[in-house]
Amino acid sequence: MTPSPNTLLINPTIASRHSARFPLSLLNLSAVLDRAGGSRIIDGNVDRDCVGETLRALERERFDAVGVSVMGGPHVGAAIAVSRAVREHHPRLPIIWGGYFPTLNTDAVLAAPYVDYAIRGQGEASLSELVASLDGHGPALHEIAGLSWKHAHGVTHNPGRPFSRGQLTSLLPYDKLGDPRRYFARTYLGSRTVAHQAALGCRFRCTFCGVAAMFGGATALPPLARFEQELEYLKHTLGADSVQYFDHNFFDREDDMIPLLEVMARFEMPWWCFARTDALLNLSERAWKLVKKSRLRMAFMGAESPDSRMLKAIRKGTRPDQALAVAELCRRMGVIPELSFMVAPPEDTEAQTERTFEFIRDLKRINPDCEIIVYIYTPLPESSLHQKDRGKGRAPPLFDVHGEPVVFPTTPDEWAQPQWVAYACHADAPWLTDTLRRRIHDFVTVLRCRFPTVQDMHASPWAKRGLSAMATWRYRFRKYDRPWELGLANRIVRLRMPQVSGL
Ligand code: B12
Repeated sequence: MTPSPNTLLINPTIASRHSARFPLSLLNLSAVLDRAGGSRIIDGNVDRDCVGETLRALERERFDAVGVSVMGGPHVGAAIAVSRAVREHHPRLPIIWGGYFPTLNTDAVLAAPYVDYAIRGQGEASLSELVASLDGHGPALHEIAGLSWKHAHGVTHNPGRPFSRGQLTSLLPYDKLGDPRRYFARTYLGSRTVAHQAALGCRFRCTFCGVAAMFGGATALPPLARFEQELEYLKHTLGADSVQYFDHNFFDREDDMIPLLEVMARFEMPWWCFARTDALLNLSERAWKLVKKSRLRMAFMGAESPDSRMLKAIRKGTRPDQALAVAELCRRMGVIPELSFMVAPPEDTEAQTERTFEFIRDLKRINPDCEIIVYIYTPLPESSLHQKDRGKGRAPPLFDVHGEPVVFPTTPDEWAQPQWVAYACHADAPWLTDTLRRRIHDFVTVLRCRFPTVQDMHASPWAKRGLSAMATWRYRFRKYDRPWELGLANRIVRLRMPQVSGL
């Protein structure tokens, strides 16, 4: 007999089959749902016919609700497709959206006819209470913290749920994914790389970051025993050889990190993580020993801008000189710094962009192995900020290239339009002129050919060397404009683009 309540959890297709990593959001939700009912996971990154697979599952088995995990960008269109199909074939089945997109754009999500409930923030407790309620034995809807819901008189946003330090004490239910080894990836870290999230949240409240909007500056480390159990399983039961840590900010306070690093040093699985320049610079010698022993290969850090005023305005809490210093430190320590930038801010757009290009050149001089990610600065709509940060009037109003105010989408279908997908992916903004858009594209082409990423596993070393040689004169003489020959060569070599296929 199907356990009750039974929930179908869906991760709509967002990545290529090769880039699929464990759908950690659904695994975490499933672990909690299965304590009082049942759940099944469909991962569109692996089951490529996500809509067909969902409809077949709904024919085969009885489900009381469908939960869809949605982040902004290309996920939204895929989430709409699967939710529409469910609504059409099973009009009475409740559809629940959760994840970053509904947390940051709750009203837009509930404006859609194919979403009934939106869960904001961490989903485990809210979702299990909601499915129990729908099944007739849980709390009343208005009692479920973190839930936004529709009713005859409109939409109600229940109060938010306080940050939870994690309810999981045991291993994630990896076997719900079929053979979890299907998620092994060949990366620069190893031939069987897996994804894991140890700590939750981030204590910083940068105004542009979805994580700050989701967690409001809270963070929690995992219980040590559970962390060890996960690594033990991933390495010794599954045979994984390296890990991408999806933690929002891996190195938080050193004292707290040391015990985790000690565990990792025993497993010696090469790893990648999100970090901050100030945190790496402040690590003690003891911590660095553990970092090296545990085999940290690459750390992604938001350098964002060479302009201290902009870093202050976005509440980044780091300085440009720290980006330069971390490039040098990482060179000495044998760790690759992957530094991301946000060019073309709404004010002083061109000048800031050119300054960033020069700063990137400085970094490359200090450490040619720095990996550079160039994003367009696309601030979150005011309504997406965490409630603590809303209405403080910090961000100036945004205008498009014609001087008209920028109006953000009000439905998921609008968010799925190409210009808003690009906005969510930090790939384009309404205030960019064609000339500047072209200039950024050309700079990135020259840079990535001159310094091909180590993350590319397809192009041969000779092809990368050839590209680099071709790009050398353009880079040296700053002749970025219209690098048609590199465009052609790129089509043959097809280098991986970490800003698209990475995280
Ligand atoms: C893995 C990942 C991806 C994977 C895809 C993951 C997938 N769904 O298959 C890939 C690499 C494809 C990806 C792509 C992008 N990503 Co991404 N990604 C992540 C990452 C590193 C981990 C997500 C994760 O698994 N977390 C662990 C789980 C446990 O947490 P969770 O997902 O938040 O889930 C919890 C809640 O959100 C909620 N929840 C989630 N789903 C559901 C569903 C239901 C029904 C319910 C009730 C609740 C619920 O409950 C869960 C448990 O508490 C996060 C950063 C992070 N550490 O979270 C960024 C992150 C989510 N990505 C982000 C972004 C912006 C993107 C992009 C759209 C843009 C970009 N440039 O990075 C790209 C798209 C690129 C492209 N051009 O295609 C942002 C989102 C912020 C925002 N403003 O919306 C994040 C936060 C990174 C960041 N700091 O900016 N990403």
